[in-house]
Amino acid sequence: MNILIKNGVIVSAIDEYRADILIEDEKIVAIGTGLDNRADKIIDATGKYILPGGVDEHVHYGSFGSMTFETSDAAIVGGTTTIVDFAPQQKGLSIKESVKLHNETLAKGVSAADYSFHCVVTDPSDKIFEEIPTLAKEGISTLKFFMAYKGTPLMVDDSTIFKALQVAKDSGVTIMVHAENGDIVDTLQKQLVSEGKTDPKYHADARPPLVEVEATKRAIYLSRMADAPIFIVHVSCKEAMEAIRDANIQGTPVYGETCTHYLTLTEECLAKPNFEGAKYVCSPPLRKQEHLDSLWEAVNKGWLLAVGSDHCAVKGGFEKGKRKGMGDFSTIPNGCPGVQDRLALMWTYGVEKGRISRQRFVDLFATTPAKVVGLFPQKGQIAIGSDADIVIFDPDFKGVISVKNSLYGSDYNPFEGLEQIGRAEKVFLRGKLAAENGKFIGKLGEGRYIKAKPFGLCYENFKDANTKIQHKVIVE
Ligand code: DUC
Ligand code: ZN
Ligand code: ZN
Repeated sequence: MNILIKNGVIVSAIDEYRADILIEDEKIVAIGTGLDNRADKIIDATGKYILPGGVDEHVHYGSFGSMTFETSDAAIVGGTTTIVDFAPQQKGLSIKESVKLHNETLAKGVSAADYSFHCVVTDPSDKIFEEIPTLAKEGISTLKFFMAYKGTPLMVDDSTIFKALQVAKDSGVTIMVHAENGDIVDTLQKQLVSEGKTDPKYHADARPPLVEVEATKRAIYLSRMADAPIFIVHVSCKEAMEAIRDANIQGTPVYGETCTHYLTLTEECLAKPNFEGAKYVCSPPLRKQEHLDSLWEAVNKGWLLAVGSDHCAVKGGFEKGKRKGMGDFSTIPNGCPGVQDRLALMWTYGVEKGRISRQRFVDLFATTPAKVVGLFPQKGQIAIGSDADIVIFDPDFKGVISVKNSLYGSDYNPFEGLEQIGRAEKVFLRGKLAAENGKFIGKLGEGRYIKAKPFGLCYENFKDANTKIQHKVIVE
């Protein structure tokens, strides 16, 4: 069936214009006017913006103690049609085997949204470094390494990241890092707890900005030493952002994303009474207002490339999940849900507040994340030939974010009570209407595994080890 979305204003990462969109099966086949006679069904989008379906390149389903893909309908309802999940490497298994296992046991036949995977390397043997150059042809084009979480299999040493950078660059695999100094976090956590400082608010004291800044700068040096691109996930503070910006301007192919909670919530949330601060425990932690302001400037000016959700809805929510960490903040399960609210938060607190334009919004929400992870142009834009992942966005909707409307499978929403302007009124996943007015009307399992292509955006200006060229960063 051919569907025509008529009379809306299409917003892209660079412009906006009034035109109609013709969808045939799963693809966009025409954009223009005079297309009515090719349509079986016409949807009037007068007064609405037409946005590409969101690409959230930072979600956790079924790892970190999180809920699994059964709750991925939250993404669709919130206007995100593609999610990129962090599949953990299993001990003794290769990267490919781990991703396959994660897909077949958790995502396949369950995900409501289209999906792809990064692999989190946790068992880095020689075999893994031999495997990295072979990943791209299997559709695995991004790997994540943790510089934190000492005492768990997650944390790797510098040599591991350095070797991964060295072997990844020839095949275009993008290395991502969680940049926090795990040794210092561990030391600070132990010191604080031994002083009786066990409440959630001490989570921020154990992971101060400098812990992130040091690791970010170290990651930048590793990238320079290996002469390979690197992507820093969930940048939460001003100085880490500036380190990325400045290194990039000087020619190091370093890039980063931030996340919705770092743009909208402050560390004061961690001090909420009755242990409620635990609801906001994620790493890096929430920061002070000055950091939020600098991150908005960074996303506006292109110093950070994308805004992910770092969606990680801890199983059991607050009462049965987060409360397990009562008596010792360092044992509170990390992570907050957010995939459903990413669009609303970026629009309300970015576009509506004049911090970013509609074009920047589209770029940060869909287009650039798709490029970073190797899913563009199939995903992340409204263009002929791209998947018909489309949001009809009502800019006049007014509401309040609440757990009551959240599909997180959690008993709380960290953004509870925040004003919301605008809503994904209709969400199409590959041409099929999957959500309407905040309700999921698709089916779990309709999401498809999309293999990622190598040489994503971080490689765009990276030619070879000896060619250092200026990267595209807008500086005032
Ligand atoms: N931090 C992470 O590094 N991963 C998942 C959740 C979180 O808060
Ligand atoms: Zn992380
Ligand atoms: Zn994460």
